[in-house]
Amino acid sequence: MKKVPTGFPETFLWGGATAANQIEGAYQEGGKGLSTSDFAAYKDPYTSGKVDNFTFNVSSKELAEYQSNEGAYQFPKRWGIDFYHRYPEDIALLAEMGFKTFRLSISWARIYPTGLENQPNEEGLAFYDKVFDECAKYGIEPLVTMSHYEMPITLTEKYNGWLSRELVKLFEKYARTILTRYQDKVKYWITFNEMNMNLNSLYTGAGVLTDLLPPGKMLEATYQASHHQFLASALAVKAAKEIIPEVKIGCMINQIESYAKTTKPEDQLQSLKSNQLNMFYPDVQARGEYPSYMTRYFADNQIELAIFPEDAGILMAGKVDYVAISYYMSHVTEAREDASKLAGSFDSPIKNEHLALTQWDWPIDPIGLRISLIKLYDRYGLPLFVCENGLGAKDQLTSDNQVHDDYRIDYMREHISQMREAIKDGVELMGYTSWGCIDLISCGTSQMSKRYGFIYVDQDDSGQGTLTRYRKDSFHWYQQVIKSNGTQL
Ligand code: BGP
Repeated sequence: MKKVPTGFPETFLWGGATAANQIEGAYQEGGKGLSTSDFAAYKDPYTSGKVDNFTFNVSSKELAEYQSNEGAYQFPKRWGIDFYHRYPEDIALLAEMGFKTFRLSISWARIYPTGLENQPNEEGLAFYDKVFDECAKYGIEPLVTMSHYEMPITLTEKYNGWLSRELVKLFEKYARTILTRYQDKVKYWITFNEMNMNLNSLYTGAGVLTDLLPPGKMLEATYQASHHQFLASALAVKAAKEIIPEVKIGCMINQIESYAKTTKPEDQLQSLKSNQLNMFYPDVQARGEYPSYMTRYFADNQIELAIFPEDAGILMAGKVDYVAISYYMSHVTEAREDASKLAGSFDSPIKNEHLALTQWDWPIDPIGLRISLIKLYDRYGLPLFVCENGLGAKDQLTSDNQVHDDYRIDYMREHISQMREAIKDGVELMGYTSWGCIDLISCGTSQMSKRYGFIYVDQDDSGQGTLTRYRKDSFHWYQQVIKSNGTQL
């Protein structure tokens, strides 16, 4: 029988996570092209405070507006926390907490401004070189997401994003460029951030103008775009193994465990099916083929995908080394008439009376994290990585520049305890990078005031502030957690 650790292994990768478009700023510097996330920024009227959720979904109207008035088109300056210029200070703070790893993403549009160039943009490549060198100074291993909810906007204009198979080879070119360039600096990679969020109306990095889709074709488009991302991910995995022999490259989903509302078998079946639809994503990426349960789902929903004969081989040759998850909440589902049309555990969440909610009504469920880890490990037998988790809250900076975020400490203590239990249950867990380790722009709400960090960044929802960084109480707490390797929570 395999020996199971009694706590966090010595090699455990403690750290924090970010994404390029939520921290970098400097959207027009260093030869960067415009990306889909810049359009999200454009759409966000900071001053009115009114933002639609799922801002990353560019519409054809907005795009046309931009195309007809390109020269004069003004994007808001603020999008991020100026990491592009302040990365030495920020990484020094992460190092002070004792970070072993730092998850960040590379902006595709910094490397290939339109996605179409034959030669990469040297200035963009050099920027990440500097960031990785800064990490290396402190012995911090970068964990790099190749695609975190953004891509060059040109690929939306020209191809309607991931709906087009053309993107597969363009992404492979980008992946090979960054893998080759950073082969001596980056060992840990993730291909796509939360690919299963495509199910939540294609809003993520898919760059699809959904308003152009024929009526009733949304679900089919979602799975077609996902198919192309699967191919791109598999080709990136294959390239990574060729270029970096010791690489660890994973897939990632937003893990939302779906509990059945009652013990009624119909509810139980619905919860099983909802969970399957989320697991579809790691199923393909970890097992290298489409699971059989999707055949009926596609038939029930009149989904016909363009899958080429060579695709099976590509998927099988591109299986990941580990499965990463973001974990924020669980959901509850019940049997419904239209059950076969549902897209996964994101549909119609029902209130779970046993769980408290965050200020943004996300149910707080640390045990759900343990359940998720156990189920995922049972399913794949692969190492797991919790690469996002955390509490979005409205923090207050006191007059003496303190942030007393004991609620965040409580949240994290409980989640980390449950990870430790999962490890004792036999789960192989590689690391934990809490989300937004330094305050950043929230992706779902575009707000600065939805803060996750150990480090407070002085900027408000309208982009005003000095951008000065302050250590919160949780900074000192997490420092202790890492120092004690998770024994002192
Ligand atoms: C995940 C994304 C992150 C992030 C986080 C928190 O889905 O990968 O980019 O922002 O959720 O979400 P929000 O910013 O909406 O609170």
